Amino acid sequence: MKTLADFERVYRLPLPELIFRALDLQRRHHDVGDIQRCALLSVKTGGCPEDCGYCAQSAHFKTGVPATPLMSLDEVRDKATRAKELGATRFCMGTAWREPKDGPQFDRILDMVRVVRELDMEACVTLGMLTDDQARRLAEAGLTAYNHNLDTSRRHYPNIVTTRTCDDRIRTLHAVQRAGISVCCGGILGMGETEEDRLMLLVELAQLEPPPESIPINCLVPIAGTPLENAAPVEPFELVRLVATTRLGFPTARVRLSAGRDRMSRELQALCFLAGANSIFFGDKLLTAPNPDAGEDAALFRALGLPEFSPGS
Ligand code: SAM
Ligand code: DTB
Ligand code: SF4
Repeated sequence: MKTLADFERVYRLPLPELIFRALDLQRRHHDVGDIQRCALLSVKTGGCPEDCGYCAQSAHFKTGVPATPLMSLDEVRDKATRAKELGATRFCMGTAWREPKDGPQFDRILDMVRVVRELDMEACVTLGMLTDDQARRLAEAGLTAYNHNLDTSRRHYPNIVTTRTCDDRIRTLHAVQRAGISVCCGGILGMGETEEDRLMLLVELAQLEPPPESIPINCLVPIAGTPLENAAPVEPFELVRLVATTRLGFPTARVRLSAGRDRMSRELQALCFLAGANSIFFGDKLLTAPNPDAGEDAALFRALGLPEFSPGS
């Protein structure tokens, strides 16, 4: 599936047929019980120069999220160790940067990646735009994947962010790929876009060579003080359709049911798993916003008969 017409055709199938096809394809490429748990940590929060209209951490909006300095390596080690104990297999670290500056801060990020790898977890970071040299150094440190979302369609992008363009984002994705790092790239639903915009985002992702290894599908967490604070919640069946269409377009990818799960019923989350989602963000906090806690997710996995994990053991 490459073109908008390809994605539209699938997206508009009767829902049971769409879900059946997505799950059938998923079973050919994945163990359907294998839902990856990724923990998130904001290692440098707030004060970001970019004006992303959804973000709690942009310095352009009064959101009440204070800017903090870059976390220490010891703190990251503690949090990653705890996340592993709780059952996470991937640890993702984010910074409220437009781009990393070379020097001691970037060197510390490289050390953070090494610490996570030493704990035998997959390591992912999201640091904003990268140069080829920075991508190469992250690869050398053992980085598994780089998260850099395209967020929405090319045409809707300027309504959401004005301090960079969709092509700036794609340039970084290419630098990441040249360095041999897997790409984690997806978007956010519920920012005033149409269903067609969502499919156009998938078309953009399908043009990446190779396609993303993981695709986070976030539902907007509305943040007071941002231009999107009053955005309407995503229609649940539209989310399920998009998850299934993403699965069908990207058979081998991890499709990650990302931000916004704390406002989803257990049944909706289960439907997303049936439609091809095979990863979640895990732990009681995303970067700044709440997420279901590890105990709730353990209970959900148990209720669904998915391989159990015991948070806290
Ligand atoms: N500053 C870096 C960047 O923008 O690439 C990394 C951190 S940024 C917070 C990572 C991603 O989180 C964004 O690309 C966006 O997709 C997602 N995100 C941020 N705020 C969100 C919100 N309120 N709701 C849903 N997703 C959000
Ligand atoms: C992604 O796609 N979603 C995560 C991760 N990549 C970095 C971030 C979600 C952030 C939700 C809002 C917040 O916590 O501030
Ligand atoms: Fe900054 Fe990233 Fe938030 Fe945009 S999404 S304001 S770049 S932290």
